[in-house]
Formats: sequence, C-alpha cells, structure tokens
Amino acid sequence: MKVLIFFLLTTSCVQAAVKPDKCWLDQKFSMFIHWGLYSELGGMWAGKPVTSGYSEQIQAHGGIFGDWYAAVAGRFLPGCWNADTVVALAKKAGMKSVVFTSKHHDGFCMYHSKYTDYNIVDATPFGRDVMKELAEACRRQGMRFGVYFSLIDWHFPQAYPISSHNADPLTPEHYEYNRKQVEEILTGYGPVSEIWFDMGSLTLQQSRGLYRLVDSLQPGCMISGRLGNDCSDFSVMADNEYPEEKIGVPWQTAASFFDETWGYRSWQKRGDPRVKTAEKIKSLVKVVSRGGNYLLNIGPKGDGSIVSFEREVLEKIGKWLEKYGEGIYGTQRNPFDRLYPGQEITLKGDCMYIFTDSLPDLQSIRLDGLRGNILAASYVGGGEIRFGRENGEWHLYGKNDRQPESPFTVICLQLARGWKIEPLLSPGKKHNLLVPAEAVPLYAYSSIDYYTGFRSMIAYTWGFEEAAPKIRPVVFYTDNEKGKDICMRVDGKEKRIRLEGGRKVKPASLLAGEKVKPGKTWIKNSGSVFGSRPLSGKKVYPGEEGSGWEEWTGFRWGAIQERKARERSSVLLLQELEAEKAGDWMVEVGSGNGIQVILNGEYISVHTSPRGQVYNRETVLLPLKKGKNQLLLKLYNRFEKKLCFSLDTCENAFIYRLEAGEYLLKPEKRHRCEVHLWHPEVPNRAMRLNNLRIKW
Ligand code: JFZ
Repeated sequence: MKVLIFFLLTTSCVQAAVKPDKCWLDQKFSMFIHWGLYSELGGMWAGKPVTSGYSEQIQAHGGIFGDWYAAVAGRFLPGCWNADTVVALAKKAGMKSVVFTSKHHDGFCMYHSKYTDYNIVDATPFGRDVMKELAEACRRQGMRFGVYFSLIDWHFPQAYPISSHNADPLTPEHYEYNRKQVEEILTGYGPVSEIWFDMGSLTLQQSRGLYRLVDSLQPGCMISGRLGNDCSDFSVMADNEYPEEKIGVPWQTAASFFDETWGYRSWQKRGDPRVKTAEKIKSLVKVVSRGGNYLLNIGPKGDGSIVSFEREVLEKIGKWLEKYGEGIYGTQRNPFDRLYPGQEITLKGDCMYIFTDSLPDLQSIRLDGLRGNILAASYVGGGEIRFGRENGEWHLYGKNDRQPESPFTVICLQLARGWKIEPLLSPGKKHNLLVPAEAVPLYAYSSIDYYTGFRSMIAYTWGFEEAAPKIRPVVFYTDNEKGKDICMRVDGKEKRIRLEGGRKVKPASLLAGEKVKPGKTWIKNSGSVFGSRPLSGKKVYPGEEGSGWEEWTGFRWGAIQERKARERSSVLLLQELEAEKAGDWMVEVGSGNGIQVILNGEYISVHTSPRGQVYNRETVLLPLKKGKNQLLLKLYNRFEKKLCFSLDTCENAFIYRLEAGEYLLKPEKRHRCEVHLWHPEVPNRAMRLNNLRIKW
C-alpha cells in the first residue's frame, strides 16, 4: 500500500519530497567519486608505496604529519579535471547519479567552504570549486547529484585525533562545524539526491539533529545509514555485499574497483578490464535483483583525469546495459521467497527477467512456486525459448545451438495477468503452529554506528497449508512483547492486534525446568563488528584444541557476570542444554550493549540495547529440540570498561494467550501469514517479536 502511495505522489524526479524517494529507488546504478588531496599522493609517500589501509586514508596509514599532508594542497593543480567529462562517462556507463566526496576523513574540502580555508578554492593553486562544477555539469546533463560527507575530521582542531577505527565521537564544536558545512552544501549546490554520511560515533541527539537539518533544507535528500542511531533513509551494505536475505528497506551497496582502495593508487595492479567488467556487471545484477542500488566508485588521479582502466570498464558496462538495461531500470526485486544459485531475477510489471549463468548449457531452469501462465519467453537480444510445465512447475528449456552469454544470458518472461508466487512452506512447520524460527524473515539494517550494526528482522512470513475456509488464530506472547501493536496479515487481509490483555497460560509446549538439563558452559572472547555472525556452520565444537573456547566451570545461573572488556569487543557464551522432549523453554538473558541469541545455529533474537543501557534483561523462548541443544550468546560491549551479562532460568514462566479473531482463507491449498509491527517509528529497528507463537 505504501509503495502504491509513493507511486502516485511522486511523478517527477526534480522535486520529490516523499521518502523513500521513488527516483532514488529507481536509480539502480550510480557513480561514487573519491577524489581529494590524497589522489595527488596516489598511494605513495616519500617515494614509497603505502601498502596498508585505503589510499584515501594515506595520511593515517602512512603516518604523515598533519602539516606535511596539508602542504600537498600547495601543489594540487588538477589541470585535467573536467566535470562534464566525468558526468558524461557516468551517463555513458548507464548511471543515474554521481556521489562526490565533499569532505573525506582528512578534512580537506573539495568545495568552497566558508568555515575553513582548508578547501580546494582557498588552499590550492587551482582555486576552483570542483564540486560546484560537478553539480552544474550534472544538472546540464540530466544526472542527479549527491555528496559524501565524512563525519570524522582529522584536520579540525577541536575534533578527536586520528584513530585506527574512524569511529570516534564528535565533540560539540566538531558537531557544530559539521552542521554548518552540511548546511552550506545543501543550500549552495542545488538539489542533492543523497547525502552519504560516513563513520564517527554520534550520540542519538547528534544523529537526530543532522537528520532533521538535512530534512528541513532538502526534504527529498536521501540520508545514508552511516549517520548512525537508525536515523537514515537507506542502509549501506558492506563493500561488495549482496544480501541473500530479503531486505525490506531502501538500501545500497557501495563498491570500489579493487577491495584495497577507493582513492587513486598509482601502483594498483588492475588486470584485464573484461574480467573486471564481468565482475561488476554481476554485482550490479545481484544488487538490483535483491532490491538495492549499486554505487560504483572511481578514484580520479591528482591531475583530475580518470584512470583509463576505470573508464574502459565503465564504458563496457554501459554497452552491456544498452542491450540488457530493460531488465535493470524500472524493475523491482526478485519476487520469489528463495534465491536460486546462478539465477538473478528482476520484475517489471508482468515481465520477469532472468539473468542466468547456466542456460543454454544446463538445458533447463525450474521456476518453483510460479503460479499462473507464461504468455511468451524470449532471450533479450533475440530468439525464443521453449517453456512448459512439469509436475505443476514451470520450466524453461535452453537450446544447444546457442552460446551462453557472459556474464549472463538474459531471458524475459511475459506473464499472464494475475500470476503469483506461492509462499514457501516452512521446513519444520508443525500443523496449525507458526513460530518465528521457521519463518522467512524480512530484514533491515539497524546501526548505531559502523561497529554496532546488525541485520535486523522487521517482519516474518510463513507459508502454511490449511483446508478449512477460515481460521481463528490465537497469539501467544511474553512480557517482552506486551504492549506492542502488531499487524497480522493472512492471505492479504490484515488486522491490527495489540498485544495486551491476554490470558496467562502455561501451554503444553512450554518445557518445565526439570525437562531441561544444562550441560557444560563455555566462554570465548571475540572482537569484530557486532552484527557479524559468530559462527558459520551450525554446530560449535568448543572442546577442540585451538578453538579458543574455555570451559567455564564456575558459571552460575542467575548471577550477573562482570568481565573486563575492550572497546568494541564481545564475549561468546555457549551453553549446552539437553531436553527430554521438544518444546519452548524460557530463559532470562541479561546483556550489554547488544546481544545475539543463537540456538542450534539459527538466529532467535538479535538486537542492540534499546536506549544505550549497559545491562538489559529480557525473556527469551528457546524452541528446544529433543536431545542435545547448543545455546550461543554473543554479548557486545561498545565503549564501557566492563561487560555485564547473565543467564537465568524462569521457573515460574507463563505466557499470554490472545484471540486474534477470524480470518477468511482464500480457496487455495497454500496460504501466507505475515507479521510485523504496526507502523514502526523507525524502519530499521528490530521488531523483537521472537517469542511470538501463532496457533489455531
Ligand atoms: C569508509 C571510509 O572509511 C573509506 O575511506 C571509504 O570512504 C568508504 C566508502 O567508506 O570505509 C568503509 C566503511 C565500511 C565498509 C567499507 C568501507 N564496510 O562496511 O564494508
């Protein structure tokens, strides 16, 4: 419904004040430009390559004194710079906007700032406002213009000094300075399509303040997730990240040509442009088919010219898009619940585009769950492709007389009106019972700062089979969910349900203490970003030598544990549990600034502390299986000196039972149920409904 409203309200890309901005969502492919004083150094200092860190951060990684680095401005004379050429290249590559580094971590402004003379107009012999030139070139050529703005600043005297992690807080003076600069950028350079804030650790007030400032000056300007504290309009995925999960908020993957750097590096080994072209086309298709925008970076040289390798690759991508762009622009993400390896899918109305790396080699593609009719199927670029149904599922059949295309063979299916995708049946689904652990989750990205972000769950979807024409579900919840308003939609019919006033019950599925025997407890220190998953496989083998796990014989249930902790670090706690039978077991978990609860390798709950507290308690229902279970807690500390946590049993556990009324089912075998918060205040924040159970 929301999407529909956006469609109706925003008709032109000139002035769109509704967020998410439809024009931004439709961009699909944009150019990122990292260009600054560092480009003049090109990854070299004192005649030697600086091999650690990104080249745009050479000041930090090369250990360069501030005054020595600033002196580079004295010889910054980019005679080859031509904004129109850059914009024309972006256009030729099929990009729809350009995002330019107004100020990077070094604090040097690539525009004429009146709040510092450390800028390209006042500090260099060049003396031209290149950002103004770029903004104007964009306007001339019908491209959208956006800016990157570093929240940290290594030059501003009242800011925190250079650190290894770039996630420092902002002093009040520095925050004020940033505000003034953001204001001059948003008032002096025409419409800005997005502002790409980066790094730093802001307080909630600071993030909110900057968000509101941007919103008041340019309501249509999309704000990046790196502003922190979930004050954003779109989420930024890691370099070259293509989420396998469904993402329910606007998002973008920013990517560099080479993992090692964003800024120009003279000694970069670049390889074959055809290989790079195929790699970047694959990335673009993956991002777009998952619903995101792809922001591909170039790093011009200090003289302002574009690296010929980058130009060549962009032109090749543009050529490819001329032919296959119909499957990219104006499309929506893959409508299937599941991704198929080697196949990326986009959708435009009743046209489905399939980007495959196998056909015609493999002969056939199966489209599991596609219901309705296919009117026509053809290769984009010419040629029919045969299709037919086998055992109720659609198949496409390749031909041996055709060469697969690189990097994808692209197929267009014309579907008959009214087609749909059948919901996936949850794998472990028990009859008449829907549990979060068996749902297909919809995700967002919640982040307080770069190191304190995680894939947040914002909705659950289940497929279920039911022969009856209607159901009367009851919803079970615990004290954690009490008071929340949820939206429960069954076969498209939604109801608002307030989780309150339910009757206290002890369902048969709730395991009592004596049915569960705790085994050994293990502990391990861990670093890394909070949201990264602590294990790859399903099972941990803590006893193994060199695994870093220590058995914790002194562990006491219910006691608050205090451990000294480094900044931005975490503790992993592994508890073995043996259950007499399968069922829900309730525990109370106390955690620090963030917690991941993982049972037998599957996420149960993951969130950061709601209001920045250092110790939070919550009850968690663990859907134990019969026999041995592994409960893993990842407990995270941001900036405290110690980490407090606990794990307790809930002997007097009960849950609440609430009638959800009647739902009429469509006359079909398989049905869909969706649950999410009713109008969440903040789209990225985890809904935290993991204790919910729905039964009828
Ligand atoms: C940041 C900057 O520090 C860097 O210099 C560059 O500007 C880049 C675009 O943004 O670095 C990051 C931060 C996070 C990720 C990648 C690069 N990430 O999440 O993968």
